[in-house]
Amino acid sequence: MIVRRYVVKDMPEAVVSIRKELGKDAVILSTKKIRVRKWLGLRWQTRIEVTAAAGSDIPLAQQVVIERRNATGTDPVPRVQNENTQGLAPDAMAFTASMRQAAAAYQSSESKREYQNVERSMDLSVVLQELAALKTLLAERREPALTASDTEGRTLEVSLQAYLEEEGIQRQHGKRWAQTMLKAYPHVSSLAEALPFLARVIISDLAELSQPAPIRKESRVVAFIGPTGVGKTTTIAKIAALHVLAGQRRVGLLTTDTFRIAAVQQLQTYAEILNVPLAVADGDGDGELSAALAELEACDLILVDTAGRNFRKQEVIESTRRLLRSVEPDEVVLVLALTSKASDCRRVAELCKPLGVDKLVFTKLDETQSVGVIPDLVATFETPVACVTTGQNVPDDIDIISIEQLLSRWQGGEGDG
Ligand SMILES: Nc1nc2c(ncn2[C@@H]2O[C@H](COP(=O)(O)OP(=O)(O)OP(=O)(O)O)[C@@H](O)[C@H]2O)c(=O)[nH]1
Ligand SMILES: [Mg+2]
Repeated sequence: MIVRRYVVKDMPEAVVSIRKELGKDAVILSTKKIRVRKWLGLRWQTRIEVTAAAGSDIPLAQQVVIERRNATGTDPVPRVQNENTQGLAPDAMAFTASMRQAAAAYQSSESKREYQNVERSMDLSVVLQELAALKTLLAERREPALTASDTEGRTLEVSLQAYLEEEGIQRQHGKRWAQTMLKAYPHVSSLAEALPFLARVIISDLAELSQPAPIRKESRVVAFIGPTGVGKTTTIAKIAALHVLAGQRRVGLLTTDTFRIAAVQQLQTYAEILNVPLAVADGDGDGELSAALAELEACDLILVDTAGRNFRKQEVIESTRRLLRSVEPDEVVLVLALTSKASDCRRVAELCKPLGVDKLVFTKLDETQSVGVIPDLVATFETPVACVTTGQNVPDDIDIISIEQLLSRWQGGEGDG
């Protein structure tokens, strides 16, 4: 086993050196912040000390592996061992060689919009064909597969709708999707059996919108808005990290959250570790915003963080509108937490829609079983999902995932009964 120590400015620098010298299978054993003397010992500078190892004899215990689907659904992603990390922001400790894998997946998905593997898309096209054939057959028979007097069918329809409502899907969609499913698959006789078919119907109904829609290549300024504490700043850090690792865009961060003490500090910690510039501006100050954007002139992707607000207040909508007008984002992303009530998410989305929301991000998938609000909002607002987040670790806990993959949680009828 070869063990090497690296003293670097930031983790991307370490990852590049480790990969070059120790190869792609190297494992990061520890990271810690240290202070080193510069300029003939007169000045101190903060650096990160990274210890990495390579070789087939690395003890398994040091190769902590988490069983987690990465964006491509392939191998588990290795995670850094969190020892000796005093002084480093906890979220930053997860910044490991595994980021390269996530970044590569993100990058390729961004350019090609191929988030599902070929097998999956083949699956989907077979399903769509099947659905179309069934629709034609039903139309030819000119009689509904399920009549109002079919008591058993009606019971299933009612329990399907109840399930969907429980999942966070509003009645208008639940009824339509349940009825379509029952007509297309009349042989289905139980809720558990129905759920995979229901998922197919929803995916077919959402069509293109069921595909993930990460930040477009052409977008330079992307603003993230959303209620308080949903995970805007953390999600920005994750997305920034993926782009830094992909190494194709010069990322800059801009925070307009001057409301909360420590909000700037939070983003600054990530900016330092990622070695990307951070500009700060008062969200209400037109001049300040232009100056901050000018500071990031050299960047070709600027992620704009905003303060969490209560969008039920009209003045909040107005001030957000002013902020967005000054920033002129290419994309506006509304961040919502899956742990919030579905009706509250819907209300926020409704209030923010006039602000020109282009994409949705759903956070805290790790804290809930219910994902129904996702297709519900996508269908209601005809807005796709950029990504979902699955935990507090930056950058690991983010998935660029299709609604088909999300609804696969329904397979086997979780929550049945
Ligand atoms: N479990 C879980 N926690 C998350 C996730 N994303 C963010 N968090 C946590 O949610 C809390 C709030 O995250 P922030 O990123 O500060 O949220 P914010 O929306 O920027 O908050 P404000 O700026 O105060 O409105 C932090 O403790 C995060 O670690 C996630 O996907 N899952
Ligand atoms: Mg924040």
